[in-house]
Amino acid sequence: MESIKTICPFCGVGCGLVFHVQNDFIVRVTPDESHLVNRGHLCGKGAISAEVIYTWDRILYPLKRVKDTFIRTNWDIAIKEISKKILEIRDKYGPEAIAFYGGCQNTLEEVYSFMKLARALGTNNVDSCARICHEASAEALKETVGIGASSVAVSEISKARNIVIAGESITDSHPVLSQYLIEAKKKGTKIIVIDPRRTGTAKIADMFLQIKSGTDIYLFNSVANYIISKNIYDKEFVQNRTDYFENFAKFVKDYTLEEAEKITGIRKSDIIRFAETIVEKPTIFSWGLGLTQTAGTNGVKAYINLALLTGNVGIEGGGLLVYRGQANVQGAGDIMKPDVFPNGPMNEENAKELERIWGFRPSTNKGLSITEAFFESDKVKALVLMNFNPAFSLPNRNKVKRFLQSLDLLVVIDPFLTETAKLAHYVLPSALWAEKEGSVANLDRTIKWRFKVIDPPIEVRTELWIIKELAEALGFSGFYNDPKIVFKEMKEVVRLYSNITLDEVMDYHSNSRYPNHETSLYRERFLTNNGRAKFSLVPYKQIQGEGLILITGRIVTRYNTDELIKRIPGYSSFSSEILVNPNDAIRLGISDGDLVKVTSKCGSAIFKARISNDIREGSTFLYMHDPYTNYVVCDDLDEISKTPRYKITFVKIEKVKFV
Ligand SMILES: Nc1nc2c(c(=O)[nH]1)N[C@H]1C(S)=C(S)[C@@H](COP(=O)(O)OP(=O)(O)OC[C@H]3O[C@@H](n4cnc5c(=O)[nH]c(N)nc54)[C@H](O)[C@@H]3O)O[C@H]1N2
Ligand SMILES: Nc1nc2c(c(=O)[nH]1)N[C@H]1C(S)=C(S)[C@@H](COP(=O)(O)OP(=O)(O)OC[C@H]3O[C@@H](n4cnc5c(=O)[nH]c(N)nc54)[C@H](O)[C@@H]3O)O[C@H]1N2
Ligand code: SF4
Ligand SMILES: [Mo]
Repeated sequence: MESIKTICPFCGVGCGLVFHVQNDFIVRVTPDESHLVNRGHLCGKGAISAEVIYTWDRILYPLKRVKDTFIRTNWDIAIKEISKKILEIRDKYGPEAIAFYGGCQNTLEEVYSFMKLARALGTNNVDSCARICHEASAEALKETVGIGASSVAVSEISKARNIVIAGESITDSHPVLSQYLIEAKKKGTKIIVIDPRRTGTAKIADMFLQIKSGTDIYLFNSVANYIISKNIYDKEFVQNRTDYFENFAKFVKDYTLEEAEKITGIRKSDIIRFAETIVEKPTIFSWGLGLTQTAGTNGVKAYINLALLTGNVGIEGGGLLVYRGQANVQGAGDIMKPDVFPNGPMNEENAKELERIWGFRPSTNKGLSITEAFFESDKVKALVLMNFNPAFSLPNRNKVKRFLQSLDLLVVIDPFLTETAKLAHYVLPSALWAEKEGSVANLDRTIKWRFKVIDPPIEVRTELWIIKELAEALGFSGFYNDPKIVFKEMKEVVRLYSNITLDEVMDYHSNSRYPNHETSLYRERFLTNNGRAKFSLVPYKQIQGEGLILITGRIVTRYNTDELIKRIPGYSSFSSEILVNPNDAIRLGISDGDLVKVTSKCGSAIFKARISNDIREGSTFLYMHDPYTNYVVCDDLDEISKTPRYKITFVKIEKVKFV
């Protein structure tokens, strides 16, 4: 039996797996003991990852739509017809009518080549699903400290005196990181959770601040005000390493503890206890979608202010940790954006440098992000999606479906006939992660190589092959099948990755963190233009609406749009219950187990009610994996990052009456 190492295809923890293979068949999966992040641990999804490969309804050949059905086609015909249609659309509407989106489950090399092909066509409409989870974090981090990634590695958790976890359910979303929390807790690290929902992590926390949905900015600004007024902030750090402190101190003066108690629903004494704890060093400030999909970029900036004020960035065991979601969302977000080139700002100088390497000069017109294209513009007529299932994952599904159906060309590259693929003109079956190789970047900036374990089904192709064939049919050269060649070119283009070698990336023991191997970035300098970090002045704005606030989130056993897990024998589509606080339930006349109709301004659906104290009064909770959830969630976007507010939808809940 052969043992081959690979990286888990699901979440951004990026656990190392060992696949035990006999006669080209995966017999067993075990965790990699030597991998520096998971250290021999695995969650249930990693453990069943091989079964995904052997699910019964993989797409086994290219499909072409004819009226309301699909017919089998072959690669030659599909590639020829798609490229012809793309060129027709470009001639008719211009290159900006073409968009390439997706890629967070892909390798860096695939994302890089996909992005390069779009730019070769003359469009900057390129984006990844980083947009809909942590683009708000990336924007906030870039502006305040330098790069859009965690400053500390997960290995620093056990060195921290405190770890604050805001809007993140580690036990569900990044379960293997629980080992670091438990290890730290045993050493005396205090765990502080801020969430409207009593999550698994809240249950092991030393302090749980059960905040009212969407009020985090008020909390953070009032805590900053308290710390400054008590003179317990880190003056030396603030003076030597940050800008705009004076303005910030003046700005937060209006944020009082009394008002904070009313707005956030957290007792004043608890807010003071929180403030006095986080001034200790070292403290890690970590967060998830509870900030980005509510208060957005400003929410993250207000949180980063606290880390700067307390001097907790750039030290051992202290810093900023963002729990990125999909297996390579960190990498896709680094290199594929509509308003930034992979080598830096979208200007003539960088375009010229790209021309030297690529042989063509990319346009410098800002492109459309995913959410702009779907919700705010009617420009896009041809859409190529790679491992992205927006017909399920974007909010306001009715609107999303109408947009997808209105396109002149929709091409979906995916191993499965997803909700989105069902609407496509062409579906191109791609290899799953274990059937190809390439690198992925995880949530603590570790880049690791996924080794190929088995061959894909006969007519299934790797994304690099598909992109190269499409590129050549469109008349471009410089696209490669071999991920090692692409890795080399990518390193030359993407400055963030230039210090990392392929040898380190392939060795699971070795530290291959970009940009410079550091487990805690910014020890001496921030990576901003002047080397100093920036305080941000972000006002709290109450989000207006009537009814309960619907939050949506994850459960440990399911993964995003559930395309992979629902196909494994023994599993089926996920159906969730809506959590309702007992006080809200009494007011609404709802009992446990009742069927309820949940209505927002975008749509409605029926769920079973579960009455639970785990959810704060005034909020209600649904799992995102439920196929009906995003019919109710609306397409309100964060103004800066254009990330949807998936966790703030005002809803009316009524008991369904049977007549
Ligand atoms: N099992 C599993 N793991 C996954 C995924 C999966 O689908 N399944 N998906 C992956 C992906 S793509 C991502 S992005 C990550 C996401 O991982 P998480 O960030 O953990 O995502 P969620 O569960 O959506 O939301 C996190 C928390 O935000 C809280 N929250 C909601 N509103 C507020 C608020 O106003 N303030 C605060 N402070 N908190 C709030 C919710 O109650 C929830 O507990 O998980 C990744 N890992
Ligand atoms: N209501 C609500 N909606 C949400 C969210 C929320 O919190 N609430 N969260 C949003 C977030 S953070 C995200 S990232 C999006 C996710 O939204 P999507 O990115 O649309 O969802 P995925 O299910 O991750 O889709 C990945 C696709 O990649 C394909 N794929 C191909 N190869 C592989 C592989 O090797 N591994 C894996 N895993 N997939 C492969 C799968 O078949 C699938 O079709 O959903 C968003 N939608
Ligand atoms: S924690 Fe994430 S990366 Fe690790 S095994 Fe589970 S799903 Fe895979
Ligand atoms: Mo995500």
